[in-house]
Amino acid sequence: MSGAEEPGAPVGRRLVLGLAGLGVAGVLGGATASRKLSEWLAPAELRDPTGLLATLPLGPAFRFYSVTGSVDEVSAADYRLSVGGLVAVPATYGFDDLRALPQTSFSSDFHCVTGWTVPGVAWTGVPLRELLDLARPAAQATAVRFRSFDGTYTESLPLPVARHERTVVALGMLGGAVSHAHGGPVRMYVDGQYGYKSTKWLSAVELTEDEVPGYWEHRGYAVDGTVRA
Ligand SMILES: Nc1nc2c(c(=O)[nH]1)N[C@H]1C(S)=C(S)[C@@H](COP(=O)(O)O)O[C@H]1N2
Ligand SMILES: [Mo]
Repeated sequence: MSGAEEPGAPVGRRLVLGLAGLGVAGVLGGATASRKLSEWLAPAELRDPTGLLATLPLGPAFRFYSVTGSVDEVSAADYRLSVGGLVAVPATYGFDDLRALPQTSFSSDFHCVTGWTVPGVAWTGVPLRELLDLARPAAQATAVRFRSFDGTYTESLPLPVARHERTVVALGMLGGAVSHAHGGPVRMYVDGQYGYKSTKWLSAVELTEDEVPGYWEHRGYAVDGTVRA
């Protein structure tokens, strides 16, 4: 993963901000200020405070985000997803197990809360509710918690959002496999919610009694990540 690193991010974490399809060093060479367009800035500052970002020829491009410096690549063959917590039937799925479940495909605009959007991103994967139905959540479960094999990132959704037909355990993206940089081989995609709710490098899904604030929510983001027009 290429990227400009933001040193000195809060609580000792570095944000790696990669710019898709660019010679990052060249484009950002003199634009140090644009590196400060980090996820943890207050919302008022997120709108390109320096104006530098708007001058970059990014177009509607993805930025590749990881709150950890690097993430070890996991092959589809070695991939495992555990489903557990407050469920009657905990389970572990390999990539092929997930592929054998009902799939959904759709395209939708991807919104990062920092202000960038990628229109019409194609997704394919297992609706999370298929896995939840198989797991049989306990009556007291009201939320789902997500973990990443980056070892750090967590997120959560209330059960109704988790059961939405466009909340998917994504096995495909942009017409191909989910790349490592985009959180493959398997990541979440939660349509209608800002990107931070969609955990990359998904490793576990856990039913919980209450919604547990995730990585970015401890750093100021709203627990409700609903995209506001
Ligand atoms: N594990 C993990 N998942 C993550 C993140 C991250 O840093 N680590 N960043 C989130 C944010 S803020 C966004 S906008 C999207 C970015 O997805 P992309 O890197 O595929 O563009 O992933 C989300 N999921
Ligand atoms: Mo984001």
